[in-house]
Amino acid sequence: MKLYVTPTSPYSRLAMIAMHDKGLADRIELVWTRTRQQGDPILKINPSGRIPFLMLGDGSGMEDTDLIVEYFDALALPRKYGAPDGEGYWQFRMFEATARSMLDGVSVWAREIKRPVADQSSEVIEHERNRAKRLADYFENNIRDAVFEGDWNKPQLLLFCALDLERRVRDFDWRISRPGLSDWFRRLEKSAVAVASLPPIRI
Ligand SMILES: N[C@@H](CCC(=O)N[C@@H](CS)C(=O)NCC(=O)O)C(=O)O
Repeated sequence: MKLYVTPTSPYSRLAMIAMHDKGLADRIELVWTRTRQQGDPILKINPSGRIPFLMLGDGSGMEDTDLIVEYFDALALPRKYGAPDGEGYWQFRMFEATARSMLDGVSVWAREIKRPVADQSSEVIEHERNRAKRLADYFENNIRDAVFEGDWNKPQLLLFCALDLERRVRDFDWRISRPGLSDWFRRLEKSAVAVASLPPIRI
């Protein structure tokens, strides 16, 4: 199997964390690529041009981080990324959805500031900055929930990769006045799985 990733993509980082977390690193070859360029190599493999993309041994493959994470989960049993049954189900899914919303929003922000300065939209940047600020406050207030304790799960993967975008978006200074979130991030950041998933090229 081959996992197509870029060093800057938070979705790639998420797939790589899951790959290491599930002990699959020796079964998957990482292919570092670049998207949105002329003759984009990923287009030969994935018509949408998006990464991460997981190419299976039979030549077929899948995009979408959520699907790839679920596939990894099924490959190395027991599964661990599903929502818990019973009482905690909806709370878990709500955190998962909100963390994905944050990741998607900060990704838009990161993409916008990568464009030439003259082409950047201050409206888009401001909109995403405000969304990110509100969501960081929301998670600061909820980070002591049991969902964010213990081992990696989907809400944690998503939230970690959203916050990790601070490496690309310098103005995304979510640590200020958010001690709970800062401690939580620091704990995961130091974990063997997070360290192993850091892209080789510093952003
Ligand atoms: N919802 C997708 C988002 C993936 C995504 O947006 N990837 C970006 C890189 S961060 C990409 O491939 N961009 C290339 C393009 O838009 O052509 C997922 O969860 O995998």
